[in-house]
Amino acid sequence: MIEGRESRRVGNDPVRAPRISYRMDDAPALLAEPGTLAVLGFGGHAAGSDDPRWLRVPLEAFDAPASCELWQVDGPVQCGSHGALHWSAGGGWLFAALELDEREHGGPAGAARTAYAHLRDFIRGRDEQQVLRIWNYQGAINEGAGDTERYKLFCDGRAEGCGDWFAQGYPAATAIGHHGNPHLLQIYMLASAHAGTPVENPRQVSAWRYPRQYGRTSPGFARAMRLPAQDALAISGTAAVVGHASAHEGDTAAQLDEILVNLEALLASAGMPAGFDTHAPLKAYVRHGADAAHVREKLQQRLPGVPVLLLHGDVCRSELLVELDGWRYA
Ligand code: 3EB
Repeated sequence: MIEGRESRRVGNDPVRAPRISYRMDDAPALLAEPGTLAVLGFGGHAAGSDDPRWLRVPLEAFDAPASCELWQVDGPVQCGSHGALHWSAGGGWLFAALELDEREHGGPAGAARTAYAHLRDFIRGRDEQQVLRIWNYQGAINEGAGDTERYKLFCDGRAEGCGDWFAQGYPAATAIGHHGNPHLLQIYMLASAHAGTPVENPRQVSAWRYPRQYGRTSPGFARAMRLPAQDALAISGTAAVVGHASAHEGDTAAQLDEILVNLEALLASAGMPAGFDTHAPLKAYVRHGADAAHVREKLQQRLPGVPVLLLHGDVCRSELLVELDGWRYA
């Protein structure tokens, strides 16, 4: 048993970061490329596939036709399913995705608890034990008031399902509201056989230290994660949060400017080169469809040549209108 596990190890040196890119090719073609760990499609019109490496993200893209997102690693990839969880692994990397219907798990908190407990159990049996980056997409994320807002219930359940999983440090993450089936909770993650280095933003209070006004359970995530070989930075959902407060209420353009300042501070804090380039894919989540063209224009102007996927999504604080996440390669 122990021998079998050892033989699956990929050596002691941290492995090269997965290559993340947006591609116009269709899903079957991308799945057939060597080293494909995952292919993500966006919105209700995205093609289907039974391949465990394929995931339809329930966020509509503002561009039609939308690109797919491709994750590629070095070496052969294996994949499979484990109940509602599907996964792929190769080159020292693991992709795992889980979708639950909240109605089957007692609502938003119960679904988050079940999902995180299931993911934790699954990862426990793998060589790739270091969770570096997580995406959470929840329906109707801002519905409900005060501590019963659905995002806050999600935070409660996530913390319960994780237990002490991330006691050594939180992964980078995104939590965004989708406009698909309102009961669908989708979570996917990137894990590695090697540890990453969490990075915080000096302009922002660490999320796990947010004061009580933002909910009973502070969200557990790092602002970014340097991947094990130090060759890439996974950037968490970054909104116009300064200190712990939301800035520029009601002003999408000003929020976007603040986000760009936050991102520059984060890159500096991570020791990454300033700015973004044509190899650094980003996502912009925009709450109001009417803002999409303006956000696209402003990003083209401020980040020329940077691949940005513009998605219709709700930031987890109702006053926040836009959020960015993505990658920066060293
Ligand atoms: C913020 O800065 C914005 O709950 O996992 C960003 C990234 C946000 C991740 C999460 C929430 C999460 O607080 C919200």
